[in-house]
Amino acid sequence: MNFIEFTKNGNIGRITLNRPDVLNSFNGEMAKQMQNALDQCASDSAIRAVLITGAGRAFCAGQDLAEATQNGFNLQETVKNSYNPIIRKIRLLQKPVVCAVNGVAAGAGANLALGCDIVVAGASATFIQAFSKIGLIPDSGGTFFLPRLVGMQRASAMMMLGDKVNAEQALQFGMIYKIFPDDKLAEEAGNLALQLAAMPTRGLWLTKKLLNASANNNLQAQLDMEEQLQGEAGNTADYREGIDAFLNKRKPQFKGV
Ligand code: T3D
Repeated sequence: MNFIEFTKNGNIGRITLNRPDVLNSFNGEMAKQMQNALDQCASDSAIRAVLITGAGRAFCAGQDLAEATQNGFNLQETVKNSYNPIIRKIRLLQKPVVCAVNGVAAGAGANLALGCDIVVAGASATFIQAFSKIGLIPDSGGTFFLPRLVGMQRASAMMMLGDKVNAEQALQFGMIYKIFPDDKLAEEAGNLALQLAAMPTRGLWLTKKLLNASANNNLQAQLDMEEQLQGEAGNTADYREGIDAFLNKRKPQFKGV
């Protein structure tokens, strides 16, 4: 079964969560396929930006709760083997990851979205930290990303109450970058991915690396890291191309190296 639809379109790797009958909730096989798709995005040098979205009316309803009630299902092992590797792979993917939230994003589905680099949503999208309603704790990096995005107070309320947050609120709280009309989301998110793929993607990865580190570094450590990575960025062919294009008033052709 293709629980994850992976397509390569030019420089874009498109990953579609594909269990629409159960709102794209994750079972173990789907998590494996998601990890594989992210690995393909990492290893294929032709892919320069990644787009993640959901099939049907939902983005993702988190863990498949029918699977979670099967005999022998182990929550800790599932978090360790299914969800944590997905979040790590997204944060360490050396390419920008756009998430197009096309409907409800609940539980691990909400936090999968928050782990991506740029999150856009359809006007009818909603975000639910659904874990508390069934006695679980937020996972998939949610306790890391959400307080940093919205502040401790809002994160606590969302995670304890499990209230539904609509797209307008998510935008106002800083959880997402932009909202598009539902029928324009796929096109607009695709355009965003195309725009990123045409940029100096090596530099974008170095930026992502700095943002990853900024969550834990103090200012001095961050300044040191900026110093070092600016040196690295300055050694790329893309930097030379960017400068040459600027000085010669032409459009740059970046290659991601
Ligand atoms: O190892 C571990 O398991 C730990 C990891 C945990 C990570 C987690 O994500 S825990 C949180 C799990 N997710 C949830 O608790 C959300 C459950 N779903 C809902 O609360 C609602 O479905 C939504 C608010 C997301 C959407 O509501 P609505 O009214 O739009 O749709 P619906 O009618 O509830 O769902 C439509 C179908 O999808 C329905 O099936 P049916 O009746 O048509 O045959 C429903 O059962 C199914 N579905 C929705 N979410 C899940 C699901 N089936 C399995 N698992 C789901 N998570």
